[in-house]
Amino acid sequence: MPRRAMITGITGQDGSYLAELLLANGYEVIGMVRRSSTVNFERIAHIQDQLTLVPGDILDEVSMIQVLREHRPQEVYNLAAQSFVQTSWSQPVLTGEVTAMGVTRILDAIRLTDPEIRFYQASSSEMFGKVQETPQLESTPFYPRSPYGVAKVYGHWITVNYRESYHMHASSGILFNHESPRRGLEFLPRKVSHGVARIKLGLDKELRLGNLDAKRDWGYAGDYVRAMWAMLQQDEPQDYVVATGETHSVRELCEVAFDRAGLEMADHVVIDEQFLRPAEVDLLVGDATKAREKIGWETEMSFEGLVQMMVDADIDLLASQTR
Ligand code: NAP
Ligand code: F7E
Repeated sequence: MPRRAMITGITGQDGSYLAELLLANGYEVIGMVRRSSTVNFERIAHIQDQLTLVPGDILDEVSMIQVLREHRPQEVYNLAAQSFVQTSWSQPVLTGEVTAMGVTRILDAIRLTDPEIRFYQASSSEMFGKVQETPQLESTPFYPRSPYGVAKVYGHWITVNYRESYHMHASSGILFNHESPRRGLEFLPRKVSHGVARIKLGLDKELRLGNLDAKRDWGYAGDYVRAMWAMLQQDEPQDYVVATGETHSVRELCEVAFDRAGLEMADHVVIDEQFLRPAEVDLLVGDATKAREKIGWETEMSFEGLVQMMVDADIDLLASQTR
């Protein structure tokens, strides 16, 4: 019998890569999708015929109990979230409902239907926020700097709590920023790769950005979903930091991107205050020693390779759309 996994957030960046990985590993993949007035399956269109997509919402526990009862997965990956940090200040309550309380709802749905299900929670380096030590690892205290970060801290601890209270196989992956050509257009690396491609093709002249000095540990989403899967294959549930161990500023990322397209960053980047945040996370860099040693996880993509791949992909995409 093939193993069965359920993914919440399958229509997102990570959901699409994780679904590909699970299919390649011989899984039957159930994707929970929320109702919307227009279909948004772009990221999974190429594998849609191999997936079972079922309606459900992380805001609605009954819908998840129904899905779990009907499809009986052995593994659940909770990727659903309001995941854009800037939006979490304008929609803090929604962010809390989805990104924090949503985790309790799915954990509880699992507890009620089949507590043997193995559970993955998509925790985030945003929980470290105003960092208390560098680099950040599993034991680093949290100090979130946005409603999103606060919600993720709740999601993280409720996962730990269900593991300890009900002996559930619940693990939390503390993932640092990871990107790809499938990243949403509002996140910095994709905004830059897409903006550079538009300038290259003569569709735009400038790219408006906020804080160029913030530093992040950026990796490739395709590498990071391997860590999610590996965590659920361990005998013991645990929490793991997943990161490259390198940090780069927004400015450096822009330089690599503009350079790839043969453009000068200084000719096009304009600072726009609307993209500054009420509280910033200045520096993130992770130490993934535990993930390397315990689950054998390695990153395969370099920072430059990632940014260049994203720029190339956006130039190809826009060129095909304007042809
Ligand atoms: P993403 O592209 O924003 O995808 C989020 C997913 O959540 C989408 O499929 C979205 O569905 C779904 N969703 C939102 N609200 C929902 C609801 N009420 N019910 C059910 N589904 C809902 O995010 P991502 O980059 O793939 O990240 C995946 C997870 O990892 C998120 O939890 C994120 O917070 C976390 N994370 C991401 C990173 C990163 O660098 N990418 C780092 C650390 C942690 P729609 O398509 O319908 O909107
Ligand atoms: O910002 C700065 C911004 O929006 C990165 C999410 O996946 O990773 C992501 O959160 C940095 C910040 O990602 C612009 O101030 C400058 O310092 O790409 P971002 P994020 O906020 O780090 C974590 C790990 C998650 O868990 C989240 O879900 O870039 N920045 N100028 C800008 N950022 C944006 N978006 N737009 C700008 O114009």
